[in-house]
Amino acid sequence: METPIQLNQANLAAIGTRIPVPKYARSEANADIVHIGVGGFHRSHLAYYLNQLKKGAGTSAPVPPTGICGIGLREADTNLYDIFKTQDHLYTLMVKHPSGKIDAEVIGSIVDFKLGITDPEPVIARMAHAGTKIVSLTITEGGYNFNPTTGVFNFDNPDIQHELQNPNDPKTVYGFLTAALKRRRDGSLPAFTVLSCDNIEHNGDMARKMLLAFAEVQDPELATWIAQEVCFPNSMVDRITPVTTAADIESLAQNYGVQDGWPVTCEPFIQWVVEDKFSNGRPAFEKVGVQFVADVGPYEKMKLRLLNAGHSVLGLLGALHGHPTINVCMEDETFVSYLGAFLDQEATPILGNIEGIDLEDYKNSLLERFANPNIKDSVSRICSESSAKLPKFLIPTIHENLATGGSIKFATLVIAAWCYYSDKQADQNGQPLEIIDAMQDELYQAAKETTNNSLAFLQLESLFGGLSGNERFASCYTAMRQELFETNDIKKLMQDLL
Ligand code: CS2
Repeated sequence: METPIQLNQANLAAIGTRIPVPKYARSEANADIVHIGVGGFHRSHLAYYLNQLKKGAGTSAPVPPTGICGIGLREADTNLYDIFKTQDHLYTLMVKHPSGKIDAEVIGSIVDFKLGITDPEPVIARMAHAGTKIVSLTITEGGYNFNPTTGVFNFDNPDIQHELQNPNDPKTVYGFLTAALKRRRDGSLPAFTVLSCDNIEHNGDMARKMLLAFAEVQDPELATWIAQEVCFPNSMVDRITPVTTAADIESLAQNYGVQDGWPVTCEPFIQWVVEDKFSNGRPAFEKVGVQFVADVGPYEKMKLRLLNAGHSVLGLLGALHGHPTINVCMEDETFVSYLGAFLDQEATPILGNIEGIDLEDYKNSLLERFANPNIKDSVSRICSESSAKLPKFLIPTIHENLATGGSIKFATLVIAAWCYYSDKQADQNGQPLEIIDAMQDELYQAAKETTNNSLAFLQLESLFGGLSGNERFASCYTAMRQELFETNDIKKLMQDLL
């Protein structure tokens, strides 16, 4: 392969001789979607769909101008900002097939990127701009700022307090949304749609509830306007997108001749099911495979309780055992059987029938997707922010099975494993584990305390609700926790349950 070419707009024609590149016009002026939280997932999902649409896939008619302005609200986004600046917001998507084949393509749908950290004004202005139709979000499960047990907005967050006092100096998504929506209302512009793309059941309803809770305290009149004018479609999003590694960057340069500071890798599978309620229009995403439905609820529940929970089952148990990635877990028969037992005996019974979906097919496809040997999705990504994920992916399944008398043992062991993981911060062979969790200290303290009080971990009420008071759950969990801490052998406990 010749010398790698630096990715940027001027080099697109040259790069186009190596991998597909966008041939459509790219202009900041056309950014009608403002997206907060430009992680790997946004770039493998919404930005990919928009790129497909702009390429004219699925349509013979000319595609109206459309584009994304990315927004970073966290210090960590500075890195992407710098890279995007040198690359004219272009990046490469590397789709990794189970066969080993990689389809690499340059994506051009992101046309601008702004940081709201030190100077919020350009971000508010962009959101308030007449051309903006949608503000979409991937701010992670934790970013919605509510107590997972009570579902109540967390006003104790210092950033929220700051922006309530200083509406012109927003910090979180809530402060930015209200500042921009206020300007639109005052300028007689139509509201934009707030489109949540996070893994939360009823993600649009949650975004609405939280934004209104915030706005009611900040500016009750504005809250009334938002309640009337802003649409918050629920949506189910899906595409496994591992963390980009140095090896990915290297392989893109070596094998495809493209120098890209931050390519994104993902699986071939992609799905987006959205409710068709938009305040101010939307791109014709249905032309590129997005499903628009009246009620996305059953799809969301299916995905969160099977795929995301399945990931957490493999991730936490795998981390303890010392498996580095999800596909390595899937090479281990015990893990495959255990995952199957959890999905069939605990997650499926509470889903009921989902019209138009064959759950057996769905589960089989999950097993194949998890086993994709090229994805190498690290268990550390899956276990990161478990305190925001498990209350949405796994704990509701336990609650529902307790209510119906269903099986709970497979999910309960995952909670016991989480306690071990939080306490030891190492696998069962003593190898340190990288813990990334906003509640890391609380989890550590509570897990440590279980030597004196076996229920201490469960007493983190905001995560577990009343689980510690449920006799059936508490006794199952206590026995598992004790055996796990005594034997240091997660696989033995898994095998005993099968
Ligand atoms: C994963 C998700 O973060 C997690 O724990 O389960 O990121 C998952 O890979 C995506 O939701 C797939 O669509």
